Amino acid sequence: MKTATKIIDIRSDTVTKPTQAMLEAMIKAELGDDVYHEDPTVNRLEETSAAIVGQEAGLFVPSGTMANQVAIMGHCQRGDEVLCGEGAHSFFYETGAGPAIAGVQFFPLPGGGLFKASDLGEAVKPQHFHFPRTRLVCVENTMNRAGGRVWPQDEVDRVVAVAHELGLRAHLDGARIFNAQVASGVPAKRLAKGFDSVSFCFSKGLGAPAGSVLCGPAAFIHECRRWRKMLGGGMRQAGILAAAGLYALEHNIDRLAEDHRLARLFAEKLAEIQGIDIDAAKVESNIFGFNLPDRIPAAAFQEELRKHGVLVNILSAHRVRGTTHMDVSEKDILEAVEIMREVMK
Ligand code: TLP
Repeated sequence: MKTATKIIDIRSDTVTKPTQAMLEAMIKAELGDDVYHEDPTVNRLEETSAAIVGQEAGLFVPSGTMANQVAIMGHCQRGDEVLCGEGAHSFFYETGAGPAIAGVQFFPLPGGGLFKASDLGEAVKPQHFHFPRTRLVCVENTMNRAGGRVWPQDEVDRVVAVAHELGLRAHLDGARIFNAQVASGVPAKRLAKGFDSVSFCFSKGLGAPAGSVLCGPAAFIHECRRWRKMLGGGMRQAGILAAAGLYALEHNIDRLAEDHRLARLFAEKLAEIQGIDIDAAKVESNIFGFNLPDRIPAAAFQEELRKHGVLVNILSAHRVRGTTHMDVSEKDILEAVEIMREVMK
């Protein structure tokens, strides 16, 4: 059986390595101590990021996880409740940090990650000592576990409006907000409109080695700076990383369209393979999930692919995830499809 000519890693768009040009931008970065708020490159990245999503201020953090958790800590008190979609990253993939560190409980709403504004009212708990105080709603766009789906903007607008009517704050986990922007043609600033805080990542499709940003009103971000310090996220001469973020914003947004084209192509080719269940028309950005028949556990499929040089992630017992990103080409995609075809035999 065929083995890939090089490792084709489609586990995540987090696996990319910085390009030479990005590394050069990092080397040249002007630095200072960011815990004193004195790193000029970090400051520039924070200001640029906040402007992009229409917020007053930004806070550079090491990871998307820390951005979400700092946001939750900034909005909530211990014992508060956070409403989110099923499988939301902040709830599903952050190692229980919400309850363990921020002290909140999550209440996932149905809908495969893209819930309805009309579900919020019912989910908010009555004001009585029996119940947690429902405080925050988190929207994730694009929605990772839903297969990189882009939220319908009118539903996002309704969620934000209803959240505010109910006295809740609204946080946007926009780890892949630029994928949503490129897929929908709606600018990030519009996607983020009305939210009380917005986070996005430089280390996903944008190709930076690390770093995310949390944006919001100046007073809120000032407070969040304390939470970041408490979590160990004060990184001193972090301008080295911020320079990669600035480079990514300037050079790597428009090219996401290519990742989306390849994800769709991948899905179309997979749909032709006997036993793989995927609706290519539903692949909107750079993430795709597909189902395997009962006879093939996802873990066995993953292991067999690994032996032949293709790395994928598992979503559940029979569901697998692939992603496209700047370090995989059309040739890699077509090779990976052929290996999957063989493995399915
Ligand atoms: N997602 C990772 C894994 O943790 C699942 C991936 O490979 O997709 N928000 C969203 C929507 C994310 O998808 C991720 C990362 C994060 C936040 C967290 O970012 P990091 O990994 O920087 O902490």
